[in-house]
Amino acid sequence: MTLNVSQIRKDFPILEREIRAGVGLTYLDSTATSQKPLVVIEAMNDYYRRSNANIHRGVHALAEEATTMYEGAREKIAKFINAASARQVIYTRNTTESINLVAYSWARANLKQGDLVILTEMEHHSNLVPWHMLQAERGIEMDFIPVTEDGVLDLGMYKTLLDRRPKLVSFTHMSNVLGTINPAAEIIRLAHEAGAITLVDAAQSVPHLTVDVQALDADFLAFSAHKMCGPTGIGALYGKTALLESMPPFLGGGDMIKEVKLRSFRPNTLPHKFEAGTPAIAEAIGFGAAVDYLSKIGMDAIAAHEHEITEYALERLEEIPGVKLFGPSADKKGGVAAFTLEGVHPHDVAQILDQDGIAVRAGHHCAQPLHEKFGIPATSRASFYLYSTKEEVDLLVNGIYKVKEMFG
Ligand code: 7TS
Repeated sequence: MTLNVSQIRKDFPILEREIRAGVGLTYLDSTATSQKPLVVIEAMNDYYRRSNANIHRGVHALAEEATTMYEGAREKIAKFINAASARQVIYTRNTTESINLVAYSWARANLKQGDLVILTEMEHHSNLVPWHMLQAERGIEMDFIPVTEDGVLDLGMYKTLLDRRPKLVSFTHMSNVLGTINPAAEIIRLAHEAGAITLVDAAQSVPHLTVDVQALDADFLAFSAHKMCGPTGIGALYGKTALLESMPPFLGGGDMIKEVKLRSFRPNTLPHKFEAGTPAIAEAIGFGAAVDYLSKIGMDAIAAHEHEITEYALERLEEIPGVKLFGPSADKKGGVAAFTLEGVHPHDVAQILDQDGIAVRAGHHCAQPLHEKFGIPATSRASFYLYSTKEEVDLLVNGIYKVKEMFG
């Protein structure tokens, strides 16, 4: 089960670079985006060198080859999340677009004024703003599962909210700030009992945990390739077949149609109905290579490694006087450590760490309401992945002591 991390690190060319003369890279920002292994970079390069053609449109050999690679990647992604069929995996640009697809297509066809959407207080802006926009347009109602002081969802309050018969429960599987892993199967089961459908923001879970859409019984599930060793510019929306089939198209144009007349069109079958225009072909192929890479190492082994690093990081960070950590204990969370340092702005912390090549993020991490809940404008955040080491945690801790020295 233990990962050979020094071997894994060799798969990632960027981890060898110097950030400035004599200063190596300590990359602790994988929650924002992960680094990319050479196999992913090469898969995309190979496609452009050898197989570049537009998909679904040509009978020539290259077009067929590109189509096979593009659709082959979809099969891999479907298998990775245990979707029953690859037709249930829609390529999008990212998690944000996947959620917007549901908001524009399913929600605009199914929600009317006064209908309730339940979210949580720990959502990323990408699972808040699309619903704000629908609220302004349609007058839907929104309510929120509260986050406790410990950084977990208040499920008792959730059950009370369900008495109001929501139409949709949309929630993050894992918080990008607190690291909290939410009990998705239970949240979904309770939503279904109340007659609601569910959307899982899996941007932070699919890269780090074994996610099985059928075991979860998720109706929709959204994730991004770039957080799971894949390229930017591509993500996926999983959906139950009956729901996807009943939904109107999202964007209109080429590829998403079966037939077009001057005054009408017939939409294509799944998954193409939701993929208008020339898609991100190289990126889809890179996404497939990323899934191969993670599968080969094993998601359970990756999760176990991250758990070990997180436990160590929380322990070491807690020792530092003036550091306040946010989120639950290591057993309830993924590889994220968001913290404040007394008397120092989180941006200053990040900037000083950067002088030693330590990359952490500072700010509200696109979860402003969550920070407001905790009464702070920002945190510094270190996050871990399969290539993270305890030595990197030590560098972070030493760096924070240096910050403390500089600020007296
Ligand atoms: N949902 C969660 C839980 C996220 O962490 C993010 C990105 C998104 C949705 C949006 O993903 P995107 O690929 O569409 O941008 N989170 C972060 C972050 O924590 N720092 O930078 C991006």
